[in-house]
Amino acid sequence: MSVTEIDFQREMEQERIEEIAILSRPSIAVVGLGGAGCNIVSWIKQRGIVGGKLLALNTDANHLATVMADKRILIGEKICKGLGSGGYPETGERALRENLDQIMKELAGTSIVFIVAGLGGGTGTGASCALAEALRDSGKLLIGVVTLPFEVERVRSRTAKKGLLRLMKSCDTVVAIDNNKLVRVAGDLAFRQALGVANELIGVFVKDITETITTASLINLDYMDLRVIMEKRGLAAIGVGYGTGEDKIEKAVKIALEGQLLDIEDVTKSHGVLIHVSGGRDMTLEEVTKAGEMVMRSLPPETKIVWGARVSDDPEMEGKAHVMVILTGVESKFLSREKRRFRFPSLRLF
Ligand SMILES: Nc1nc2c(ncn2[C@@H]2O[C@H](COP(=O)(O)OP(=O)(O)OP(=O)(O)O)[C@@H](O)[C@H]2O)c(=O)[nH]1
Ligand SMILES: [Mg+2]
Repeated sequence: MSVTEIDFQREMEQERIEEIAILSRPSIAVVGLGGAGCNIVSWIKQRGIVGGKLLALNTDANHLATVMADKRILIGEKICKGLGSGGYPETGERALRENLDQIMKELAGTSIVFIVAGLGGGTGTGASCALAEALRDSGKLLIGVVTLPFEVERVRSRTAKKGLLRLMKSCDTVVAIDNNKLVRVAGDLAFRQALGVANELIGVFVKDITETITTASLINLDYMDLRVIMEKRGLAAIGVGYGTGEDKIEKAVKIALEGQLLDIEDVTKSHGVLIHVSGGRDMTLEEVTKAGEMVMRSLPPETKIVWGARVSDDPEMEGKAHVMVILTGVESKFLSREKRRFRFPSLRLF
């Protein structure tokens, strides 16, 4: 073989590798369902997301008209007439089925789907369960990200619990955020402001995980890492922490591990932990590694731990660290209470 032939072969091989790299890149979709889900998708759209497709699905045409997304779909037009589900999850479910073919087409070729909703209403609760069930055997990694209602919304709590139990059966992992805990962490906030905090928290979570997978990062998180932690894991809790100054990452990790946004039975019993760090341009790999060692010391050795770290270009982030800790395979008091209630239906506790 001549030198030029060898060069040519090498070039072909490079091209082939690049082609495979493009084809194997996980494609990610974020689907917001109902009012809360669509508001969260809108939040992400306004900030921008690299490598994720944003879908907004609602039965409420007026609300959907205000939402920003890559694709908006009014679901259940025949049964809801664009007026919402009236708070009935069964209607939300039927609405989704009405447009299922179109939604499946939008999601064709994706390997990770985030299903985002506020549980407790009709559309978000019913449609997210129906979507997860339709996608269950598709081989896609399904991650539910949901909020649980405020105590003041008492009636909705029962709907949310039923929805959460059902969603967990079809999703690989459901990350649940209890609005009540969130308010306690965020301090005294008015109702609307608290919703805004929840939208931002979930928005940041979805955006950070997506971008750490799809773009080059300080510590890359890949599709298989996410699968190991999330595949068939049931319930997950999330904690967030900010740190500044010296040992900022360690401080932030500690806060995130201690302040979970869901009442879980025992942090050390979680199956896996995903830790995501974002910091300013001054953040070093050494700092992140040091914090990693701290986490490993505080959890049992059999817990699987996966890391992702991203450097933000935002000058505001300089000298700061933002950490998210996701604990998968946890048990929550919210559900154990519910299970007990389900065993005694004759007591009519709700
Ligand atoms: N994070 C967040 N939560 C919200 C928001 N709006 C409502 N929620 C919460 O989500 C639950 C469900 O509300 P919606 O999403 O408005 O309900 P829906 O899914 O549209 O259901 P219907 O309107 O009954 O069809 C509420 O009980 C609140 O706890 C929001 O903008 N952000
Ligand atoms: Mg609604």
